[in-house]
Amino acid sequence: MCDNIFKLKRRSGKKSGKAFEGRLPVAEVEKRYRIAEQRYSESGVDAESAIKQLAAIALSIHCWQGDDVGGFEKPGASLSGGGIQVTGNYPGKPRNMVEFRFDLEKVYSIIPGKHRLNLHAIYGEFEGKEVDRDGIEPEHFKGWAEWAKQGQIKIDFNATCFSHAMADSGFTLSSKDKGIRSYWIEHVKRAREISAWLGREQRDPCIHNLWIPDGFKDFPVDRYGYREILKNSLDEIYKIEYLPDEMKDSLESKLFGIGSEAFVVGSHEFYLGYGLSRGKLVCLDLGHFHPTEVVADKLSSLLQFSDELLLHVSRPMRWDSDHVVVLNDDILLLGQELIRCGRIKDIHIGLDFFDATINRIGAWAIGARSVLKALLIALLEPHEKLLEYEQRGDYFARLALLEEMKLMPYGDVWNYYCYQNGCPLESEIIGTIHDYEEKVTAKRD
Ligand code: RNT
Ligand code: ZN
Repeated sequence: MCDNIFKLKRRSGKKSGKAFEGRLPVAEVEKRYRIAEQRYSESGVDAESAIKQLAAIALSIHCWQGDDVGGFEKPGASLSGGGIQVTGNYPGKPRNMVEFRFDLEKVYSIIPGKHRLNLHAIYGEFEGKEVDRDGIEPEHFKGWAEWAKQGQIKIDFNATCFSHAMADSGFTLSSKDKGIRSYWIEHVKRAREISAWLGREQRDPCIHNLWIPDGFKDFPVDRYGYREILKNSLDEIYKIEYLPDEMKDSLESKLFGIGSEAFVVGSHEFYLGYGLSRGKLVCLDLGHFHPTEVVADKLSSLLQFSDELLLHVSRPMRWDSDHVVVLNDDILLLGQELIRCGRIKDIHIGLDFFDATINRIGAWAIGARSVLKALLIALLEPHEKLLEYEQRGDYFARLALLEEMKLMPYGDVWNYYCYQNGCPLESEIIGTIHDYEEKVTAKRD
């Protein structure tokens, strides 16, 4: 296995032996970029600076697209329970940690830039031992810490409060059963301890995100009671304080899930209140709001009152379906708001999608690259000029310039950025994924 992900990235970029269909000669990539750069400069945009800014943005790549949210507690697992669902059974799913990391390294080699890894507690290395969730320890994540150090990757972490018999009642931290509640409180405490340990190891704060599935299929009569229990469980968990340079906590709300249509204990209002009153980060998942609600619009509100926030970039289709992120209007708007608000350093960008009906590595790469493309397009916006029109009250000119920018050659800037990073160009993605499938994943049973 490769010892440094960025070496792998450079190798794959310079891979001269295999020219995938659609590969452009380097001179052509550069030529097209120079023309694009010139066109942007005519609109007052510095493409070189946009590229530099993009390179400084780290996504937190979610590990769970790699194996259908299965983890390594038991062989062949995949997500169950909690109102989230993985559909599909595409061949080539990694069978063990070695294969899983191999796929992950491939994914990093396709995504330009330096990115983080978002781990779930079920991805520990338990070495065949039955380690229950209330028994996880930093030692189970030593392998990850070493892997990350070699690849110069920082890790984020999540407690896993689903896919477990103790979550079968549909309740975890807000359960009225003290035994169930204490079990999950212990799990989350341990997940935070592991996060703090990772943060110290990597000398960079590890974001620990908490999402729980708790809720009812049909109308409850004691909404208040469940929310009060959740508040108390959280207060108990967060009694243990860690330094902000070790770890930071975030809490993820949801509107509804399959099996929790009528009531979700951890709603947006609940965690907004909890986060703001307790100094915790709020996590906004793009699939966790009403279908017509614009999540991008929430950033500038939340950031007035919170120093930082976490995003789970996803693509809901009719429900919280966690489709692979593509460059659609929602993502373009999110990219624009991330850049326009001027607080990108305070926003942690996590990914959250999983699709097992298509090539998993392809899904991973497309989703991550789509988020980066949206950010690049936003960085290539003539911000000052647009602001000037807006402040002058010339809303027609604002509209016209935004329309004009939609026809700009951002694809040539993106391809140049990919080339600079030793990553496949847009037209090489299919060949890259097919090649890996043929050589690696198709050989798995
Ligand atoms: C579920 C939440 C949660 C999970 C991951 C696996 O609806 O979005 O973030 O997707 O923790
Ligand atoms: Zn999420």
